[in-house]
Order: sequence, then C-alpha cells, then structure tokens
Amino acid sequence: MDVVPQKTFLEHQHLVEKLNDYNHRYYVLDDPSVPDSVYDRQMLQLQALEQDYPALLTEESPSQRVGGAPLASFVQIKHKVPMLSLDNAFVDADLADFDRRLKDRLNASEAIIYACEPKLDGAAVSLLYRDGTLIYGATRGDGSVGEDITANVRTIKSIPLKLRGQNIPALLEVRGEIYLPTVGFDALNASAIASGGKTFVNPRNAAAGSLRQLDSKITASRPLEMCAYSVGQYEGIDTPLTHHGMLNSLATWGFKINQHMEVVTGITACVDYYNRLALRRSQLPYDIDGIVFKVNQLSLQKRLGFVAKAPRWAIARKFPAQEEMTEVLDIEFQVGRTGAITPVARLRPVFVGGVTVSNATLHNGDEIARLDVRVGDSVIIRRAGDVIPQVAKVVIDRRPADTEPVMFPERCPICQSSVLRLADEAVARCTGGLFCGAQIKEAIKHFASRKAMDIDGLGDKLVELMVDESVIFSVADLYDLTVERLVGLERLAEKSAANLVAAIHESKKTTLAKFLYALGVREVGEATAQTLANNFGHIDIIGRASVDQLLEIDDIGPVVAKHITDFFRNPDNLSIIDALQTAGVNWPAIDLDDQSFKPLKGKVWVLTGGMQVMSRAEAKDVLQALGAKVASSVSTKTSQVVAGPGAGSKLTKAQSLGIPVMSEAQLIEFLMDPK
Ligand code: 5U1
Repeated sequence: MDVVPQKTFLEHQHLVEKLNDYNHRYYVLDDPSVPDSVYDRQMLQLQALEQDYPALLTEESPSQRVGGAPLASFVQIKHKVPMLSLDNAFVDADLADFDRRLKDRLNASEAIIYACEPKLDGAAVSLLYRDGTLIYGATRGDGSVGEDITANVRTIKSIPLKLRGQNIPALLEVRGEIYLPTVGFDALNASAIASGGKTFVNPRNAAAGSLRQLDSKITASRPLEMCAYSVGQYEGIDTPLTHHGMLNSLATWGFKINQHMEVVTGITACVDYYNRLALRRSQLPYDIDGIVFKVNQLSLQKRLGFVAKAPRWAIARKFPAQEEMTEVLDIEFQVGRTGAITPVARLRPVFVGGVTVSNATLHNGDEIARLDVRVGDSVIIRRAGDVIPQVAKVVIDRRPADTEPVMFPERCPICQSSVLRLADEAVARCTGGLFCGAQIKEAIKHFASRKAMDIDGLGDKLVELMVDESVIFSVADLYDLTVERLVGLERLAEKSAANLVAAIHESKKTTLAKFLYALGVREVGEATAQTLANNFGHIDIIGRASVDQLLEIDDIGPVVAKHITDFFRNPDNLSIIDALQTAGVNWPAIDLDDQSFKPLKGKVWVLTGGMQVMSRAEAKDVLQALGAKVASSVSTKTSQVVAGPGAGSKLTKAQSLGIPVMSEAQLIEFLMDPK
C-alpha cells in the first residue's frame, strides 16, 4: 500500500473537517455556509484523495454517507438502557392529573419545572458512540432488543459519525427520532407515483420503511433527518443537572435538537405551550403527533422512576390524529372552469387533522386507477397541516364483495359533450367550452372572486342560480344586471340586490393584473398576470403578443405562452373583453418607461422556505422591479420576510428580531396593488 505523504494526509484531514462542518451547518443548524457547488467540488477532491490513497478511507469519512453493500438480514442489538415509551394525555385534565401524581410522589408543593418539546412522528433510534465515534445505530424494537441499522443511519447527514466539540464522553447512547420532513415525503411519493411505484401513507411509515432497507443505498436516497431527544447511558462526563442541559450538550456534540424546546414552570404553562404549538403545527416542516413534557431536573426523574415500560416523569399530550378510516359513499365528477374533470370521493364524515372531512379529491383518472378506489371501500384519509384531505390508501381487506371498478366518464356529466384527454396531460377535459353550464359557472365565480374583480356579495350559490335561470350567460352580462332583474331571484331581497349591483359597479375600477387574472386564461395565476402587466403594460399588446414575444419574459414557459395566445385569438373571448371595457371596466394606465414607481426603494426583503404559486426568481424580479433589495439572510436591516413551507432558521431569526413576516399568498396580494 502506498505510504500517504504528510501533505496529503493533512489535506485529507482538512477536507474531512470542512465537509463535516458544511454538513453540520446544512443538516443540523439549517444554516448552509457554502453553495452546493463548493461542497460538491471539495467532496470530489476528498473522493479523489481516498481513491489514490485507500489508507485514508475510514468509515467516518463524509464520503461514506452514500450507503454500502446490501445486507442479508439485520442483526439484533440489546439496548444498554431500555428504550422507553411514553404515557399519553388526550385532554388537559390528563395533564393536570399527571402533575398532581408527580407532586404527591415527590411530596412537593412548589410548581414542577418541565421541559417541553414537539413529539416528532417518525421512527425511534438509539445511537451508541465510544470515544466520540459512532459504533452502531439500532431501532427501538421491543424496547429491550432492536435491530442493527448502523449502515442505514450512517447515510443520514444530521447524525454525526464523529462527535464534535469538547468534553466528549467515553460512552454515549443517544436517543432520538428519525423522520422525513414534509417536503421530502411529498417528493418521495411524487416520484413513486411517476414511476408507478407504491406510495407511503405518511412520513412516519416512509421513515420507518426507509430505515428497514437492507440496501443502505436506498436509505441514502431518502432525505431523512434525526432529532435527538434524550440520552440512554453515558460515561466519562460530569452528570448533567437537567434534561435541557443534557440536550444542549448533545447540540454541542453535533446533534440536531428541536428548535422549539422550552423550559416552563408548572402544568398551566405546559398547557399554554401545547396550545401555542397546536397553532403552529400546520406550518412546521415535519409531522408532529403531540407534545412531550418531561420533568427537567434529572435528580427528580431518578426519584420518580418508571412504571412498566414508561417513565413516571414524562407524558405525551396528543394532537388530533392526521389519519382516520372512513367509507367512500360515492364518487362524483366535477367540471371546473377550464373544463377539467376532477373525480371527488364523497365520504362518510370523519374528524381528521382537526376538521370534519366529507369530501376528498381523487385528482384524475390515473389516481383512481392507482388507488383502485371504489364506492363502498374503506379508505385512509390523511389531512396534515393545511393541506387538502387526501385518500392515502384503500383498505383492501375491508372491501365489500359487490364493489365495481370506477370508470372515468367519456361524456361530460353536465353538458354531455365528449371528454378529451391529451396524450401528455393527466387531466381529462370537457370539450363543451362555454356551451357547458359548469364551465360558465366556474368562469363567473372566478371572475368575481376576491383576488380577481372582487365583487362583494356575488357568492357561488347566486352565480349558479343566475346561470341556471338564464339571467346571465357570461361575465360581461354581470354589468347589465339591474336591481329589478335580480329581485325576482329566489331569496334575494331588494336591499341585497341593490348592494350587489353597487358592488358590481364598484368592481369596474381595477388593475390590469387583476383584470388579466379575472379573465381566467389557463395557467395564468395572479403572479403570471402581474408579470404580463409589468412587462407589456397594455391589454391590446398582450393580446397581440406572439408565443416568441411571450417566451422572452422570465417565468413564462411554452405551455402558458400557448394558452395566452390561444385565449386572445378566440373571437368569443375578444368580444367579452370588448364588452367588459365598453361596460366601463377600467384600470390605471401603466407607463413602462416610468422608473419613478419604486414603492419598495430602500427596503430589504428576504424570501425563505418554499413557494407554491410564484417561483422564487419571479418573486425576486417583481420585488426588485418595485425597488426592493432582495437579500439572502435576515439581519436588523431586513424590512420584510416572506416565509413559505419549510422555512427554518431565517424565519426564527426574523421572529426574534420582530421583523414582519408574510406568506406567499400575502405577497401576491401585496403585489397586485403595491403601495
Ligand atoms: N420529543 C420527544 N419525543 N420522545 C419520544 N421526546 C421523547 N421522549 C421519549 C420518546 C419515546 O421517551 C423518553 C421517555 C425518553
């Protein structure tokens, strides 16, 4: 074997340290320190050195996070200290009882100090370190004996292969949760659907399934994370005084600990913590199923001890379940504004994720086929966060004998026109256009909606009634409505009719972006409408723009460009636009050469987390066009933060500095009328 030159050895050591540091900043602190390109370049350098000098390669090298040869089976590991489970509290009174029991047992009259933190919904793991080096990782198993998943845990970048920092214990058994953040879970299921594979019901199953892979390369491909929440055994360090202190030590050794951990005094403060976190549950970038409260003082934990497999000193206050089973009563096909036909499952109402759910979208024909969902089936409904409820799984074992596969309709259920599905689209559409009553209704509802023409008092039911009664046939007819014509309609009193006519009149004063959005051109959402208005300034110029001219604009791709040109080449659409302008719909002219409209001049904005409607580049462009500086980090100079799903340390920092934070929806609303 080649002897490693001293210079190469030092270079290797330096690269290992740097890459471990980058990983720690990225995966543990959520605060990347270098761009991916720098990380990738240094990783390639490390791999090249290890290839030239295999003696440099150790199991702890950051190059070894990619998984190794598949195992034949998992070996069993006996935990040094049993892995406990937690007692559950389902109502506040259970917490009060818990607190009372502890005080009685401790003979204490003063308030108990508790450490509170979210209970992540993943798979429990135990990691053993000797002299700072990871020796093994094991599943919980039955609490006494788990399975050796060392090869898999090595691929998880938030798990240190070597402990960092000072005062490294001779022996350390760390307990925590391996979980899949929501973004990773959604991406995993999306790619399973795209490749015709099986989807996971929830992030917990996905995390547990990923850890149970005999091929660690599969585990390495899953974006798993680990959050440490306690210590089993330790040797060679001073005995910590508190749970909180112990977790802080874990953080200094390189583990991720929960950002929301708090130490509070008394059980009322625990209830308050639970209520605060319940409000934030849907915005967290991972699933949590409850809050864990632990007596903070470790000496008190010792005095309290255990009953069976659960400690007396901890309890989990559960949140409402995010999954429930219910029955499919019917499957209906709804026709949308653009003719898209969406299957919807009508469900026996079920309380899930904090709301009662009685409908769930089935998206399209492929989804029906993938799930093989039928009327009469029992299904698992999942509603996590603010996300619309999904049919996660059909419980085939409970399927009644007489169910029939669901056939996607060949004719529109509303107007009987034929249904067309283009080869490259998942969506099937009614070809009836504005002959289809459903499409007319949806187009008018969209036109009147708040972010479009904002016609107060023109609700969905009223639109449906007016179309069914042939009072209106298009959006242009709205501006001919009179109080006399409306008063005859069911349940519409004279006062409401007069208010509605006034609101319709009021809506005539709008902006070009809102008008464009209100027209309901396919794929033209609020952000694209704003981009079109900013770039072209005039409806006639947009109407005459060619696909090539549209493609010159950032964020307008070929599909949207084609929809826009198709829309403005259609004489029916042009006559509606004409009628609306003749009726008096108007907006302030936009002078594209006028550089003085810079309402955000001198302001510093930061975009963090995911964006669903606009792309980040598009948001940045529009903000810069309005005069803002768009920065990548939050500081005292930041004027405004826009935070989306998955926002982490930047959001926390903004909140701690008292900087205003808005959602993407609020940003779009602001951009429609920036002042
Ligand atoms: N956050 C947190 N989750 N969790 C799960 N803490 C915590 N503690 C646990 C479990 C099973 O057990 C303790 C008894 C160590």
